[in-house]
Amino acid sequence: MSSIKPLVLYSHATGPNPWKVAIVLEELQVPYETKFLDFAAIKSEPFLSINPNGRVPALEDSNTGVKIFESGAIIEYLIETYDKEAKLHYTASPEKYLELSWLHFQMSGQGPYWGQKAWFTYFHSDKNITSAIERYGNEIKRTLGVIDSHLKKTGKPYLVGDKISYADLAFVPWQTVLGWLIPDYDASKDFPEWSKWNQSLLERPAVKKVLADKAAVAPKH
Ligand SMILES: N[C@@H](CCC(=O)N[C@@H](CS)C(=O)NCC(=O)O)C(=O)O
Repeated sequence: MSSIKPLVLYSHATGPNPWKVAIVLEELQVPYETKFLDFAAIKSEPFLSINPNGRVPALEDSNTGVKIFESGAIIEYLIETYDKEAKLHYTASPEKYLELSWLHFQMSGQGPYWGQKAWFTYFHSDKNITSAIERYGNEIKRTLGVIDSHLKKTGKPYLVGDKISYADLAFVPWQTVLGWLIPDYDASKDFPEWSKWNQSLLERPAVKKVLADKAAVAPKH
């Protein structure tokens, strides 16, 4: 991997999504540098020409000329380009498609709903919104339940097959802010299989390294 020129990961000090990409880069030992942008930079050129949606993460790879946005798409790109030894993915059906299912579930079922819980709990100007806070709190618990039931049913330590994949890792950064999203909630009581799985992911050296990097620049979310 040493002949690879460092990739550029565009990030922001707060928010979980860029750290998903950092975890995959660390796991695959792909060299990268992180550029932290403030909100003004994220919403203006030249960044908007990389991500027209004005959000992070985005990734620039001078080895291939690829500039790409949306964390799920970036992860798929990294796996296809840099996981030639299939460390973090399966190459054959059905597992390779099930990994995509879980990644899309993370992108559509975890990220946006957990993000809305943060929004209505901490940032929305109208504070008289208990029904919204309740709805998104329940959605967090529902998604935890989906994963917990799946792991219980399969009896396996990871979401797909017998080995860790990018699909497991994609869930980590949002899960690390669960205590901020629902204060004083012990999810391990309701969802023990989810909790065991989450703990095993947190113990991975690449994950520890990224969470330490995040703690060095970010507040608790
Ligand atoms: N679906 C996008 C979500 C990106 C996203 O919302 N990123 C946050 C940081 S975690 C952001 O850029 N927020 C700035 C804003 O909302 O304007 C992805 O996963 O890449």
